[in-house]
Amino acid sequence: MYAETSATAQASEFNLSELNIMDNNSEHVKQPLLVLENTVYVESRLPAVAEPQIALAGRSNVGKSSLLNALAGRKNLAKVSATPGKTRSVNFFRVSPGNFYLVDLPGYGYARAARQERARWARLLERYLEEAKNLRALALLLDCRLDPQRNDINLANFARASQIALLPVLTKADKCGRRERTHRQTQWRELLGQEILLTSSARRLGLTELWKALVGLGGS
Ligand SMILES: Nc1nc2c(ncn2[C@@H]2O[C@H](COP(=O)(O)OP(=O)(O)OP(=O)(O)O)[C@@H](O)[C@H]2O)c(=O)[nH]1
Ligand SMILES: [Mg+2]
Repeated sequence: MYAETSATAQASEFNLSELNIMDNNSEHVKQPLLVLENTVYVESRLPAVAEPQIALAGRSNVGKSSLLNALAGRKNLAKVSATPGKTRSVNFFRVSPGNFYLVDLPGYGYARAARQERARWARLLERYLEEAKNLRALALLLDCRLDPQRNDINLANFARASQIALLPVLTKADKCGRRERTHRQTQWRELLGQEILLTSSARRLGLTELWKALVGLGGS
């Protein structure tokens, strides 16, 4: 009974638009609001969105949906699962202020999904990437525990060839020691020729820097 009362009190005090996030730099940044506006399962239903968009792409299980939740300061805004292949749709989250969209995409490279399912996700992902008007940037999420993978590099090359800004983001930094983090950042920096952000959704690391980069790329 006591627990229930205090949870209710906490919920009523919880006002997202007034939340400040504080990360490892101890720097306060006004928490933008994220609202899920559209979920699309088949490529023929992809909307023509006029506003700028930034897509979160990466291997299945790399932590795309978790990072979205961490950015929003919410636990269950985007669906997360320990089993790869959780996000099967393209999900449009409106960011305000800023008036742009963050788009959560299905992951790739999940070998154990049925071939037909994988083909369907790949079609959806490809069609989205090819046709999204106003795709300002591709946030390419990379697991800090893994060596560079062929399909990540392919996607980076696709973004470059399509003149879409690339925002490489290492995830799950809490799972890596300091040496591994530095090694991985150097490895990717040399491959892509640009700086790599380091984040952890679990520990809320690097979120201020990431928000700044996202707002810089997507905001008007
Ligand atoms: N330790 C740790 N675990 C994380 C972090 N981010 C995500 N995870 C875990 O990794 C698993 C996959 O996370 P998701 O966010 O669902 O990954 P996803 O990239 O959206 O996966 P798909 O939707 O399958 O493409 C979950 O068990 C998360 O709890 C992190 O920063 N640290
Ligand atoms: Mg997901």
